[in-house]
Amino acid sequence: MPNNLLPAINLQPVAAGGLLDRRGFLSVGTALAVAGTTALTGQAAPLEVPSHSRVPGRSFLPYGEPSAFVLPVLKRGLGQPYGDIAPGAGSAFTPLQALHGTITPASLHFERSHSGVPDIDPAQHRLVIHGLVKRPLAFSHEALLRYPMVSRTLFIECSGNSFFQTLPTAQQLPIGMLNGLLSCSEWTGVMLSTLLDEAGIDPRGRWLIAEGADAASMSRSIPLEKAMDDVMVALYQNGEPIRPEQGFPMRLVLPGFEGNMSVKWLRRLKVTEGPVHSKDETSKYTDLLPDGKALQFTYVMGVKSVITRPSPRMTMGAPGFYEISGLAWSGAGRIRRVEVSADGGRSWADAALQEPVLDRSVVRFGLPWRWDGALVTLESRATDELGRVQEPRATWKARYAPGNRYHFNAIQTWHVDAQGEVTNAYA
Ligand SMILES: Nc1nc2c(c(=O)[nH]1)N[C@H]1C(S)=C(S)[C@@H](COP(=O)(O)O)O[C@H]1N2
Ligand SMILES: [Mo]
Repeated sequence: MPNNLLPAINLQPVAAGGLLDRRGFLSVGTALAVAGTTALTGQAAPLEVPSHSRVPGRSFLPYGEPSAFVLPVLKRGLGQPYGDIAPGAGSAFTPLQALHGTITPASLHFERSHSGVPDIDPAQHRLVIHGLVKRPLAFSHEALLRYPMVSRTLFIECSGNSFFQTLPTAQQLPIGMLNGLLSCSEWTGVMLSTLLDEAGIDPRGRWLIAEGADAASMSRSIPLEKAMDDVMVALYQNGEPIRPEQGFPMRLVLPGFEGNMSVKWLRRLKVTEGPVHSKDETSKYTDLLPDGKALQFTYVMGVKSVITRPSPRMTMGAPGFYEISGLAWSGAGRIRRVEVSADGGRSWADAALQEPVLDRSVVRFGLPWRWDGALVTLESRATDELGRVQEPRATWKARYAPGNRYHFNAIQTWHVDAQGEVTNAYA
């Protein structure tokens, strides 16, 4: 292939460890030919006609399902810390290692539930708004469906996400277990401000107490400014009615805020003068500091990124061309930049961000890479539109008490050894 077809592609490494220019991203095929790296394709022999092309395929399904060839890997990992005593208290992790793009299929959205998934008949369910309001209101599911709706692609991340990465030794777990209390969906519903305007907020009202209809009655205090700004009472998830695990028939979605505040199975919103200090904002979801005090109300999720391919428990193929791919997100707005290092943070190259780069959504980044078969140390580092940058793990750890498990967003480090084994490593 003549070189003049590739004016924009820089095949010279732009950083140590074989990182290539991100503008080569879309021209990988030609880059492979020119770079003389291991070809990903074989010789094009005439195709045989397989048996499945000779007879009609199976008939229609009312409800689709994944190919049986991939079904075994499309599984959420389960964390049930109380075992049989409380099997519905814990988490199910999104298998990020099996997914690509940015949207999480509803069937694989992570789940964090404090007391199981209630089975709610939408015809019986009511959402009540009361407290410091002019007109207390009760909405049926049917009534809510008649309100104007908006759709937004937003991530939800549990503030306990990546808690394994806070432990003293690096756990060898798939990326979904390490970081899969994070999912991204298109959420559709009614703006909470519409419903609050209808109820009419008393001037003394400054906070909302949101309560779920599960056995945990999970409750959180929400500042009124947030509630009136961008909070949604979500009814649909990726186009379908939200799943029972995600809060059917309705849940709050608080863009960019810690997942715990997006109360599922929403049944009550009480307008109050102050926060209620529920168990989920006192005994849990607080950040323990070195001096023994705890930070309360850490709402906005940090800027964060992880390399999903390659990632721990994966094994590389032969040396040659690869795409480093990963996810970045921030609770404060858009991702502005993601850098990748293949030498443990000494040199960095800018990754390509896949459009559209949405506000408080997940972004897919990518970078072409020629792996030479030697040991490399891969890291990614995101910057958001506020200029917040991911810190090294040691810097993050030093800000908190050793036991703090919440809000981990430091740089994560993978080793690729000479056998191609990818492992989780602390820098
Ligand atoms: N009613 C209720 N709402 C809840 C929870 C819960 O247990 N009960 N879990 C919270 C937590 S800790 C998180 S991180 C998110 C998770 O949302 P998901 O399960 O849809 O991923 O829901 C929040 N809302
Ligand atoms: Mo959470």
